[in-house]
Amino acid sequence: MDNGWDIFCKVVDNFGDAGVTWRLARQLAHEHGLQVRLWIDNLGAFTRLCPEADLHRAQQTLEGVLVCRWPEHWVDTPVASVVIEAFGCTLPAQYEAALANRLQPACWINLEYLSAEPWVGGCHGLPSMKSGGVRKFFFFPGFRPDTGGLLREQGLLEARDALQGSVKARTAFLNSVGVYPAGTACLVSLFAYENGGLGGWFDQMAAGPSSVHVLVPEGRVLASVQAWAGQTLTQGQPFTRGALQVQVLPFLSQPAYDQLLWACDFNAVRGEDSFVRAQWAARPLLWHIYQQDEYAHWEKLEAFLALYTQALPVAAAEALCAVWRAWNMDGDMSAAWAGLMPHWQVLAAHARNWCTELAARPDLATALVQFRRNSL
Ligand code: TRH
Repeated sequence: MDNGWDIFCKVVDNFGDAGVTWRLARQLAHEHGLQVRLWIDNLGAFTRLCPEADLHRAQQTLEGVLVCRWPEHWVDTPVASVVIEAFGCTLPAQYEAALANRLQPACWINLEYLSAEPWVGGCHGLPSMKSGGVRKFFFFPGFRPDTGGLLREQGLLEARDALQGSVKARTAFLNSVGVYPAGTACLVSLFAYENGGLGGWFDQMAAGPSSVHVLVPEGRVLASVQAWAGQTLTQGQPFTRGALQVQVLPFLSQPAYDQLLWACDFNAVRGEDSFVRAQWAARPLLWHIYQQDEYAHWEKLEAFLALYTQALPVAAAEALCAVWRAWNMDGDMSAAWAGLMPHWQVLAAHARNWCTELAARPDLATALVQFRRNSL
């Protein structure tokens, strides 16, 4: 794998680890012409995101990437010239030893979790010395100019504009996933963990005055949705209460999920990758942050809110923060959602400006390639 890149991914839980590394691998291969191997320990999570993948194959080439099962017992493999350890997943010991013995030093990068916290910029790109004199660099994605940026494929925003700018294209996409919304309904996508605040939010939307159609790809939040509905919901069959219609969708492929975000007026997202994708959708959003021990995630949440709301009028910023805090801290979603309504237009314009500002910076894959070049 001379000149190749190896990406290592351990699936901790859910889909974010696989989602981020698969997206990065594809982009490095497509847009930078690199030879990429993605080592992933849980092909189950991976095949949900990439349904064409074969769960039982140890190696397969998908979209120009060699996707390999990371075996429990490592088999000696030539070391690549760039090695990405995703989210501190710890490389196989033999591979790490081989890294240290490589004649031409490899570039070893730990790709960190996404955070808007200000300290991230100070740590981005710093090396740590490993055994054998090898250096491992810390690469931080982020929203600020002093970080590694965010994953964003070439042509992504143009594709989004094409869908958002054409009623025909938007309708065709929605129909393709079995959604036939009433012309005036506000479309909301919902991807979240189980959430006790959902009942209050849904009650508020059901009370009107305008119609809302919530689209829920299969997943953990369905338990909360069904508890609110008081019944099991069947995929594709809308459930109606008052002004609110709720519809369960299948779990979509990554590209189709992007289109869902673009087609909706408001997106509730979670974790890391869907959170970023909703920002590229340039629509107002609600983030269900991944919970950490001792509520460490609250600081991350506040750091993002501080940055995101900087350019908003105070009243709109407060209304948005109220909804995000209620959703993540078991607050009153009913009151918070009602408080958001007067600021809808301002938040919609802001989501677009925010996206434009982020898109003016280099994307994460390009930043990684540049980082590698600088290391030579
Ligand atoms: O699934 P997540 O909650 O993932 C993670 C993991 O829990 C991880 O361990 C943790 O570190 C991280 O959160 C913070 O949320 P995320 O990151 O949004 O990943 C979901 C992926 O699933 C993303 O790539 C989008 C994709 N997706 C689809 O492809 N189709 C769908 O229908 C939906 C709803 C999501």
